[in-house]
Amino acid sequence: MVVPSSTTPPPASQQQQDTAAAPAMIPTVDISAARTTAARACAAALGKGGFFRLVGHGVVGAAAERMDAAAAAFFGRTAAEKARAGPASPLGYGCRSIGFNGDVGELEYLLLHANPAAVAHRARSIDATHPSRFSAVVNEYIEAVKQLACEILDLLGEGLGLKDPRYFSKLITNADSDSLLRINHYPPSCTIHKLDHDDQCNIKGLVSTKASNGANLTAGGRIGFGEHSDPQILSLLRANDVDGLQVLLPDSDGKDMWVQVPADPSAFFVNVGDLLQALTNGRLVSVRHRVIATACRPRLSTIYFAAPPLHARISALPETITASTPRRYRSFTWAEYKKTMYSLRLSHSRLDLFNID
Ligand code: GA4
Repeated sequence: MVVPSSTTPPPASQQQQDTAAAPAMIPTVDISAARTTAARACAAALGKGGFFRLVGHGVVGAAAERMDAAAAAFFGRTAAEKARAGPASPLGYGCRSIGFNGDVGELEYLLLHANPAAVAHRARSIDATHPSRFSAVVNEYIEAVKQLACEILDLLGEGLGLKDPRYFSKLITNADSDSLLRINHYPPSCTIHKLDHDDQCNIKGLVSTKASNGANLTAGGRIGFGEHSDPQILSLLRANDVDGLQVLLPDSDGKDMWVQVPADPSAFFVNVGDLLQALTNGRLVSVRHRVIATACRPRLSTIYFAAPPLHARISALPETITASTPRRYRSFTWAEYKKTMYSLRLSHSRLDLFNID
């Protein structure tokens, strides 16, 4: 197992990082391979950079297509119709605004609690005409992707040699799991952006003009979703064939590089969240990532954030604590962590606040 660097890098804005178009740095795990091979590959890939491309999953074909069609139909509605499902606080329909502390991105999104009853309740404001059809499609997708997340977590538990290899997956199959589903819609970046308050999320109505605000630009494009790590246990992302995702990975010299992730609609992209970093005492690292919009077509992505129940206590598993790697984080509940994360900006390295010094 490769043990990654123990420090979380400060935001890219404070560093001089290069952006590499180096797909070779992104590991691929074939989940249809022999169990021990897949288990070792999961643990190695997540231990190295906290991120991998998952192929051979074969579980969500039709469910994924129905999910994408429902998402595209929603985002294709008028701004006024979509606004009925918002504003995101934090759940619901959001447009540009992310969280509660002033973060913005060039996107609109739906953020849903991944619980069947919560989805059914929310569906009434998302699709007033056919709410039960919308919730059936979303719940079917959530169920499929949750099973996939459990499979990956079980393989990871085996690959890490845990006494209870199902420890991680039990946290998310718990009936009170606080997992989320996020559906992001990034407008094409070459037909942007008259972002006044009336038409800012009427994607069809976007007009060509020069970018209005330099602060939201990077050398390569506009910031769709700014640099951050995911707070939960594990995230599973699937997107259409439009590029945009970048992950911060160490190169062969250990220097952090922004790596462009080539789009692959047939794959899932899997990343470690802050809680998995804490549970493994920093052996797995919650990867920092962002979305930079450069394409002339809209990007649609769906992300499942596998989380434990709010009352779950997060402490490093005994197997991950050794004489040379003593306990790194104090124990906390997911509820406590959530409260902290919502009080901070998107790019904050929030897990550092739980370090034992
Ligand atoms: C990042 C990962 C998920 O998209 C998310 C985001 C959440 C939100 O959009 O409400 C947060 C962000 C995310 C972490 C810091 C806080 C909370 C926005 C924000 C500024 C849904 C999540 O769970 O954490």
